[in-house]
Amino acid sequence: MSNESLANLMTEDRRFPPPAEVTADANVTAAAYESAAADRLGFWAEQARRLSWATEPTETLDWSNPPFAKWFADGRLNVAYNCVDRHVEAGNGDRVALHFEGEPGDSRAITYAELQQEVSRAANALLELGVATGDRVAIYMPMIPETVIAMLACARIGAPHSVVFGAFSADALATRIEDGDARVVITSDGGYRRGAPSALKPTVDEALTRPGAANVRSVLVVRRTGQDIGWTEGRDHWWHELVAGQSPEHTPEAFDAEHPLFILYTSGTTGKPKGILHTSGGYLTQAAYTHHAVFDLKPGSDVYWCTADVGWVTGHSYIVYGPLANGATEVLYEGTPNTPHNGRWWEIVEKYGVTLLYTAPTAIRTCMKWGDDIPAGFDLSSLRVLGSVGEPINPEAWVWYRKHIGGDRTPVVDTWWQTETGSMMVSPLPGVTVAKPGSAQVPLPGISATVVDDDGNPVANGSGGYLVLTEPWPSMLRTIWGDDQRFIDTYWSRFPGKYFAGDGAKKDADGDIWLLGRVDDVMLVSGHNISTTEVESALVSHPRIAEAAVVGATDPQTTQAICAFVILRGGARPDEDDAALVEELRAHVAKELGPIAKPKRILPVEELPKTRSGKIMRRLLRDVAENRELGDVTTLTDSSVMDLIQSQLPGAKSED
Ligand code: 6R9
Repeated sequence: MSNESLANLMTEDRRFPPPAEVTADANVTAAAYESAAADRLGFWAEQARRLSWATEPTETLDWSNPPFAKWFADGRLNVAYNCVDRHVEAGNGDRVALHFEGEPGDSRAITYAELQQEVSRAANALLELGVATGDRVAIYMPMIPETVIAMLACARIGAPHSVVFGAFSADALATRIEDGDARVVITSDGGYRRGAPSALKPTVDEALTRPGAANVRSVLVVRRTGQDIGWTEGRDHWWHELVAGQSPEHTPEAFDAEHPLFILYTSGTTGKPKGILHTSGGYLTQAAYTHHAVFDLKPGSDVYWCTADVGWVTGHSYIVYGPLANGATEVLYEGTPNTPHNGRWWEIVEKYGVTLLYTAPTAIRTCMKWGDDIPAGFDLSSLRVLGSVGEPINPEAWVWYRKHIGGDRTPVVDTWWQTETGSMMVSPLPGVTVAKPGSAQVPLPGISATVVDDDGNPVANGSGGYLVLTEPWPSMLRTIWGDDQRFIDTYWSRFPGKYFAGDGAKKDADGDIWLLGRVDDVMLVSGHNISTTEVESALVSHPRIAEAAVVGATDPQTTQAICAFVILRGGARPDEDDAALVEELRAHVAKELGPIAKPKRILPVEELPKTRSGKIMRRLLRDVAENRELGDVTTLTDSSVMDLIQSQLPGAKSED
């Protein structure tokens, strides 16, 4: 479908040549693709040399028992040593690792030398609490330095962490504590969000009343907001007492490359959350390599900022492990982009001279909605590379990002990857790949990705199908925690021998990859497969639309009918009977994609239900469109959004 609209997006004037000022090193050149293609395992063995190994690996990949991979299996290393100590030993102890910016405006710079001391203290505190190698530690925290310190402290003593996003409910937290059988929880009294303290500890207290969480024996509590909290003597410990009193020295022990590093539960847009298991050597190798290559990182001079929350995988790989393994200087921001004003992000870019920015399309579209004059009021000239992650970026948002944030100087890298892949997989390289707005384009060096049809055969250029990964990669998930069979069934059974990503994708005439969203979200309309992403992208290309979410609602005539929820630019809401705008939008989609893709219903709303990683919960919108009772809303950023939508839509039931 819509090859015409695809072709429109790819005319020459929409392409941007690589800017001259990006100087690429040997790993960020066209030659890297060739050397990796000629000797994939040799390429990864070379990337593993970015790390400091206590025992150098001699074996790169053991794929004798697929889909259970072992990478660098005879190597031994300490992940925290790689992210912290070695930079101090190399003479960079005075370099800032974290520029923390609190939402209320407090700030704190932490050098690598200070980070080494803090991580060592926290590791000693966990040991005092009886945490042993292999024990799981749950982390339920706001975006503050202690969160990063806690994760690294766990890594340092070989205790896999399970970070649970700090807005999840007590039930969601309890389920994850139980599934991972965590023994210790690290939390804080609260954090600042939207201009006010928001409590966390009461949720932990409630979660720990659930029978499944009975094995938790200690709770370590950071004081961030100073709000009143409940206290269980003997179980609860203040961070500023227990951690601060420890020795700032701790000798890191080397663990096997395949030692578990963390469990992270998938964002939960579909079904029961899965505990994705990542291990040490391969994960850190690919996180470090991709962070270096895709951002063309210069560790001594760049200031990098990833706006993700540590509660999802982007925060793990591109706030904690990748950047710190590379010795980067980065910004860590606690709050929301509009507290206390809509220019807060750009104020931070200006304040720290951010050079590399990594964010999500949903955030970019929100900033577009607030108006071009907001970023124009700040000096953003330090920016050098812009990244995007989390969902397909519609070309309009891509072009806006490059123009209004990057000032038309900066390459935009659209990075496709998943919690399961651990690190970036498909992305342009800045200064190397000629950009196409809206396309993630090409597998990174060392990665084998393609698009296949229903039978698993690669599709020809110009056709669509399913995105698969055809060779193992170092940061791949090793299994689903406690459920090897589900790991096999979910990812390796649909196309035997290949990893099925669950995303639909298309190859254009040049063979570049365009992501089309989760295949569960593809709609079947009168025998045609139509991707929700494409209809959404067409809707937001209309000047009055800021955001759109599209679902297929069951329909007696056409199998599914396209139902669109839209947010108008400038926050305006038309009258309920603003039929003219709805008709104009339907015609617009028909023109962009063809009449078959014309939404049957278009419903203006004020908000859309999203997870904090910016993904729209289409499942819930389908419930609304089909007038069903709502499914699980616990992973939503703000579950009141659904009440708002339902109250706005008394006639949400499809009446045609
Ligand atoms: C990193 C992350 C993974 C799913 C993935 C896909 C979507 C992420 C994307 C993208 C198109 C991109 N996705 N990046 N789709 N272009 N650049 O988001 O991990 O939370 O596990 O989600 O996100 O659908 O399958 P995770």
